[in-house]
Amino acid sequence: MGAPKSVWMDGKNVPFEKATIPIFAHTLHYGSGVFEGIRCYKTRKGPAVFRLKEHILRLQRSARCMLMEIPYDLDGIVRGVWEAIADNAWEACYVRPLVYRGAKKLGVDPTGADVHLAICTWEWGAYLGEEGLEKGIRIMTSSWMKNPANSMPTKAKVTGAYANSVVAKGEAIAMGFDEAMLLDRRGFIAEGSGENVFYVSGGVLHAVDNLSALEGITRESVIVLAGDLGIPVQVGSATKDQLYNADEIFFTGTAAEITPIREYDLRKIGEGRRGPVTERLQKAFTKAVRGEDERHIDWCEYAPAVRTAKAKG
Ligand code: PPE
Repeated sequence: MGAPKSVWMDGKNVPFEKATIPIFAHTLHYGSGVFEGIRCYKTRKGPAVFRLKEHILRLQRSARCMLMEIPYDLDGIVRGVWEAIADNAWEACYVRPLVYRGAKKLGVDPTGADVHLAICTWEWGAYLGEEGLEKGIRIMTSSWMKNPANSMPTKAKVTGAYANSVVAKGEAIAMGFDEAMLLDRRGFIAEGSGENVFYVSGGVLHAVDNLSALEGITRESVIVLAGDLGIPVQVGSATKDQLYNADEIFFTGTAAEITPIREYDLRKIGEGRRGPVTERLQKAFTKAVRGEDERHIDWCEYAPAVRTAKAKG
């Protein structure tokens, strides 16, 4: 992880070493915060943040679920993201806005707690390894069930809910795999510890749908890109054995981008390497995030100065 020079905290950039929170912070004790994960890509026209507004809108929905009032509006958060990127002079980075409750009070009751916004940025390479992006990864079904929708908000990125991901991922790594797959309470495929799931069968791309899974922004983008490529897409629930017998499986996520899965529960998937549909989608995704696909230029948000210059030109 490439650490930043500074972190944006409540309106200003603070040197990394000083960007700390009090030990009494409510969110540290109870997981009562919400966050986003966003990527900023290097493009010919400078850094571009991928689908920034959609991510901030999801952050606002997450906060609403957790009864939190973010102290900045959409424009204020967007500005904060650009201030954080500019202060660190990133060409490309990962962006993590975090809304957290501070130290004004402890005890689970969140009423009246102070709410803060921090925007962390850092250099984050391939989430599941460079080799994983090309050759595919090995995953296992977790012994842990995905948080059910009546126990945790599942469409919100709540810090505490990620204990579910942490325990599943830790187990998978300890057992020698690259990532965990979590099932829902009925045994259907939910999602990876930090990714949505797709599989290809008989030329059809299946976007796994599950009420306990996050509505991934990468997932939605991949469905659109498949449409561009003329790949038929079906959205629906899936079982483990449908995945075992699929021609291809891959994960999607902001951090993971499009990561092929070459082995699932010790079963070789397809040819045991990245499949052709996965590769086509990876290429299309790479073009889109770099602002090289005219059809999806609106997915790339450029720094405000560049936007102004463009409007005048
Ligand atoms: N499901 C989960 C549970 C999840 O955490 C993510 C993103 C997704 C699906 C994909 O959503 P989207 O990024 O909108 O396509 N996980 C973030 C955090 C990863 C981390 O280790 O931290 C991410 O990819 O940024």
